[in-house]
Amino acid sequence: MFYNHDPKFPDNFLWGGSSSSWQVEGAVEEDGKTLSLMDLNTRTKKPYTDDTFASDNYHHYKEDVKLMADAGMTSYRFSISWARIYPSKDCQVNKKGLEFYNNLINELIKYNITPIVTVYHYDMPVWIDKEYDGWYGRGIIDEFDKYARTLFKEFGDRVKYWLSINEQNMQICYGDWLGIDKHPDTWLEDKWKVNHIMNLCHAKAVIACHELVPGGKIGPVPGYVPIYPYSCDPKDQIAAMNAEEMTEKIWDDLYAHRKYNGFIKSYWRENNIDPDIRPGDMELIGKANIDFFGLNCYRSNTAKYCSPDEKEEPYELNKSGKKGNLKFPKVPGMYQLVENPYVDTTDWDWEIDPVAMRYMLRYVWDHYQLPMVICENGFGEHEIVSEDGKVHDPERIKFMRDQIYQVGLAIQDGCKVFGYNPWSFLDLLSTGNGMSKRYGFVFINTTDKDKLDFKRIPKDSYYWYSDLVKSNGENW
Ligand code: BGP
Repeated sequence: MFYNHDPKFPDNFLWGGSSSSWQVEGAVEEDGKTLSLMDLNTRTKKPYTDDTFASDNYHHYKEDVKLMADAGMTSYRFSISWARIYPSKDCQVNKKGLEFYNNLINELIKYNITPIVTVYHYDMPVWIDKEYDGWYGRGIIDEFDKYARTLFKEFGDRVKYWLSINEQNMQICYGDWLGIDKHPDTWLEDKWKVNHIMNLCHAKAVIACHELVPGGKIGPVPGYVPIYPYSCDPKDQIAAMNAEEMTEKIWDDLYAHRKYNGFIKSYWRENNIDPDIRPGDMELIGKANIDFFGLNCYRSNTAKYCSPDEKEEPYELNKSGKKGNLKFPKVPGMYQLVENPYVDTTDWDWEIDPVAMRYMLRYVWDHYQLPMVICENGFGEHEIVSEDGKVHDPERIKFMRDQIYQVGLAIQDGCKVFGYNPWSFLDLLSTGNGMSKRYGFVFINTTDKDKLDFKRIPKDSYYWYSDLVKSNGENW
């Protein structure tokens, strides 16, 4: 990449790292915590069964926060495990669960690291799933409200930045992958009902945060995959816009404008879909005024016209980590995704496209004029410790440098961005590849096959990032 500008970052820019509870903590059945669907899911997706450890951050949190502080980090984005706070149907709060997060938050504050906390990051408690049929039953709305209120009351004196639901759009678009399409045969219709219930939970969290956290700010965290038209054929441009609507924009419009947009209402009408919007629902959503957008971005996609006569084809993600195993979807009459000849890809066929970062920030700023914080962005890789005892990850450094440069350009373009929290600070469980797909600045010594000593080994990228952070983005 050719760097012809010198990007400047605002004072107090939050330089951090990111994680989620089930991917980093381990201790899945310790101190009162019960299982979440993701705990079960990682067990079935991973090649060995004893994966209750993840990065064992539950037992190493002090050491991990110290590493963050030594790197000069000023923020840390993590999520809270619902099943650790409310482990069962009797709904007594788990004091040990509160204690763990209180300790973690206090440790962060001790080093002036700003906590940014996600209320829900994919990890549906098994007991909620049994009781309410996961996100399908409206009973979850009051449970979610109760859980979110507990977090705001308990931690809101110290945590001022909150995120409601991680990547709601991805959970709906990849319902099978992320385990929320409990009834796959009817998912195409059900997903809009499920999505509506998630919108109501998001709204409950936003309203409760403003009520209970003095000076608290809260936003959603969509997963963003900017979509380019394959060519300047006008039909490809509309295909790209259709793909953007169906995977991102309808969610962002709802969060920012607090109503469903015309595109999705027309889609429901044309396809005879009833999202089960009940009296009072839109009033609730109407009150959920967000303060900012949290944004996750790893890659871009490219869309092309797809005739209504084509046969529908599903997205098949690359789950093997060997290039060439992804199949793009076809949505007849709407769009099809295709390979972009201008960008390289990772071993999982994810596009390596730093410009997507600038595109996303420009797009969201132009549409919504709300402050933005990057909550995920990173490079997944097969990695091992070298003979010199170090972990050399030049590809990650290159990836991050290019991405951060584009964040700087977007800021120069006038976008209001207040932080960068890449995925991830520590190596942690990938959604489908366990520890085989590593993202961290810090290596965790364990594998999918063997439980090792969980030693923390800062990678080359850790030292590079630390230098960048300490210079507020000057030494990039
Ligand atoms: C995001 C999720 C994260 C994380 C990341 C990387 O969409 O919010 O939880 O897993 O993607 O994905 P993967 O682990 O599949 O490589």
